[in-house]
Parts: sequence; C-alpha cells; structure tokens
Amino acid sequence: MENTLQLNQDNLAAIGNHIPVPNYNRTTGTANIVHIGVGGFHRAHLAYYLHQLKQGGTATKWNIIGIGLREADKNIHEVLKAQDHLYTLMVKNPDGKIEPEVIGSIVDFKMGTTDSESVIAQMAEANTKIVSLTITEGGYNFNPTTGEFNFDNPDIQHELRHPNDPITVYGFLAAALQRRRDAGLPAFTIMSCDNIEHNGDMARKMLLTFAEAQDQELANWIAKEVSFPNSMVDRITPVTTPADIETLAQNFGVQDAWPVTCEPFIQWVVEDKFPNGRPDFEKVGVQFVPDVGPYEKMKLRLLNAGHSVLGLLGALHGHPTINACVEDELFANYLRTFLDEEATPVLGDIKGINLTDYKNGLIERFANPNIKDSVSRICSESSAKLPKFLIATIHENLATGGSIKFATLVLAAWCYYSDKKVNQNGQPLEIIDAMQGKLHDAAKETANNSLAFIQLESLFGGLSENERFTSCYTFMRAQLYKTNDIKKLMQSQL
Ligand code: CS2
Repeated sequence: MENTLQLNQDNLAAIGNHIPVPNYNRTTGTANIVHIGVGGFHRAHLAYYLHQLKQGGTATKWNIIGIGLREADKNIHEVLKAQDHLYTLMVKNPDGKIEPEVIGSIVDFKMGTTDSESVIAQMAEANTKIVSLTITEGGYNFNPTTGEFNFDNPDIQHELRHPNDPITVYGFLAAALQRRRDAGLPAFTIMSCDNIEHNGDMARKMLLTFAEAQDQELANWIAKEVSFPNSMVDRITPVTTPADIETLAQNFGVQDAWPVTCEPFIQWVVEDKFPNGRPDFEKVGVQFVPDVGPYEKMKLRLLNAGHSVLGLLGALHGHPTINACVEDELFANYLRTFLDEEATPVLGDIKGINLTDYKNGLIERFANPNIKDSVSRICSESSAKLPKFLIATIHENLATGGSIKFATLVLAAWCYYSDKKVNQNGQPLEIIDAMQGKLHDAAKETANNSLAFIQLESLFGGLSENERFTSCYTFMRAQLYKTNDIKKLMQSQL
C-alpha cells in the first residue's frame, strides 16, 4: 500500500482512516495497573480488555504502565517507546480475515534493569492500584515438584543481601511494598496472569517466603494487606513474524515494528478480590467468580497440555505448527484420545461447563490455519510447563489406576527431543529452555541408563520409582529410539 503510516500518537487520526484506533485520551491516569512482563500475551489479553473498556467510554482513569525486568525486554521497550506505546493487535480469524486494531491502554514503560529506582517509585506511588504479572511459569522461581521457593537462584541471593538493588519480581515487589507501608499507603493488589494453577496463591506463597527471608515485619504486613486474586487467562498468541509486520504495512498501511497476532477467542476468569479497586472488567466479558480453581485446572490440563502433546510429538515428526499437527488425522485422534482418556477423568467436576463442548472448541482453535502457532513456541520452556500441564495428570492417573500411556509417550518424545536436538528427519530443532543443558545430559545418559531422563526429580517427582510408569516409559523410549518413527508409535497406542 502506498503511504504507509508510521504508528505513533501524531499519526493516530490518519491511521484511523485505515484501521480502528483509540478514541480516548491517553495521558497518564489516576489509577494505574503496573504490568510486569509486556510480552505478546499481555498485549493480546489484559491490555486489550482495558482498551475495550476505554473505547466504550469507561475506565477513563485507568491506564497500564509496562515494566521489563529482563535484559531481553529492552527490545520491546525500545519499540514501544518509539511508537508512543501504541501497538497493533491483529486478530486472525479461521476464514483468513485479519482484523487489526491499534491498542492504546499502555501509556508508559520502564526498565528495571537500567532504572530500578523509577520502577520501584512507580509501583510505590498512590496511583498504582494493581501490579499484574505475566512473567511465565519459570518466572515464579519455584521448584516444579515441591512447589517450594528456590533460594539457590543467585539473583534472589543478591537481592536478599541488597534490598535496594532488586533484580527479580520479588525484589521489586518487596521494595515497593515496603515503601508503601512506610508511607502509610494501602497495598496494591498483585494479579498474576500466568498459566499456573492457583496463580495468585502461588505468587503469594513465593513473595511471602522471599519477604520472610528479608524482613519478617514486612512479610507480616504483606500477608495482612496484599490481595492476590487467582485467575485463568486464555488467548492463543503466537510469536510475531516478519510476515505479520509486512501484512500490516502492505494490506493496512500501518508501519508497526512489533504488532501482536492472536486468535479471536479470549477468556479471563478471575476472583473478585481487589480491595484497592479495579476497572469494571465485567463490562467486556470478564467472568468474576468466587473460585477459579476448576477453570484453571481445566484450561491447563486440556488446552496447555494438549498444546504440549502436539508440540513435542509434532516437533519430532517435523510439523512446523500446531495447525499442521491437527490437520494430520493421526495427531488429531491422538490428541483427542489423550484428552478424553487421560486428562478428563482426573479433572473432577467443573460446574456449569460441558467438557465435550470445551474440548471440541479447543480442537477448532488449534486448527485455525491462520494462527500458525509454531511448535517451537509451544515446546519452549517445557521444563517449566510439563510438570503442571502433563506430569500432574500422570501422577493422578497412577494414583487412580487410570490410563497413562498417551502422556508417557510424550515424555519419551521429550527425552528424544532433548537428547538428539534434531527431529526424526535429522533437521535441527529450535530448543529454548532454561534447563536445556541438564535435560540434554540426562537424555544422553539414557544410552546407559534408560531411566536417566525421568530421574530428574525436580521435574518428574518420583515417577522413576513407580513400576507401572517405568515399564510403560521404558517401552516407549526404546521403541522410539529404535524406529525413529513417532507416528508409528502413536498409531500403535490407539
Ligand atoms: C501455550 C500457551 O505456552 C504454551 O505452551 O500452551 O502459551 C497457550 O497458547 C496460552 O496459554 C493460551 O491461552
């Protein structure tokens, strides 16, 4: 398209002739949500919900201030700064239609790595009512099997010794809450938006453990004053590709260095525990419920686990995307059988939800051919995801005598994936995992000891001592290493 317009505040009116743009005043509000972890998911979810409210003329005083605590956040910080914190959300429909919209609810962005004082000050200021988090499963700093805080993390050790020089989310939260307490200000609400069961309870437990090691009185104040609503968050948000940037410029005339793409589906179920106020999110479809536990469990054990099943098996076979996996009939059958025979029986009662409809909906979402969600994104940080998404289901089925073979095969595939680092056709795999080295060494060691991989206790939590599991796993692993044919193995289990 000729006349592409660079996305920024000055061009907003002109861009509005091409695609929808914010119709509200974007100056800093009097009630802020300070958000840590401004990745694609936050920009497709919380920031979008708030944008919708503001478009509708409510929540006028509410704004989001982004925070980056990792070196890697520098990139998005730079991009958003150059665009006056505006970005485009491109909703990709299954029929191929793309609906882009400029989102304006983020109004500022600060980096903790270079400007920790201004991050602490921002969180400590009276206008900050909520601090929200999308720091990923790995960001919570807990041992996946025991659920206990990891004091071995050198960053945590550093900030315990230097409370004025925070690095992790816990150092920043504690420093800011300390200031609020000293200033006689009410605490902010800490709202986790990550894929962790009881995410609010987990954030609370981790922060309190950290604070207790730093300052018992502060820990007591946090325990009494800070609210941590649990929530279930959902919207599939693939990694942005150069092709997305190109499509936005060519087809819609907008030059945005980092748009976000996502599916049309969106869901947020959250506990209504916001003593310091919140926007009227129910007006844009957010569900406030007394207990999100069943919703979280359903989503993590069906959607996220389903993703991991397809991702790891698909990576081995050479399927590049999740939709390519479900277009393959064998993969679609395998996924459905895993969901029905292993994940569903241990879910318990999810009141008011028809699980068959939910699973049908999931498979339709996975099949959206325009989302092109890469298996490498899904497999990234599997060590932080699988214990909660998949391994928990195996443990529960072992306890109840339920089927375990579909999930166990995925663990054998994970061993192969970590060991060989290539797919079964010899093509290199893009592996992103904080535990990559350990996983690789343990997987390699299976040449001598077939159980070496699942003896990584912090991930598998005693599975290697369960005979029913080890005999199933040993068989799957041996078959896979012998045949180099994941589909043959999947087929043989159905
Ligand atoms: C995915 C999630 O990270 C993953 O492996 O399963 O990012 C998933 O797309 C979101 O949780 C959807 O809400």
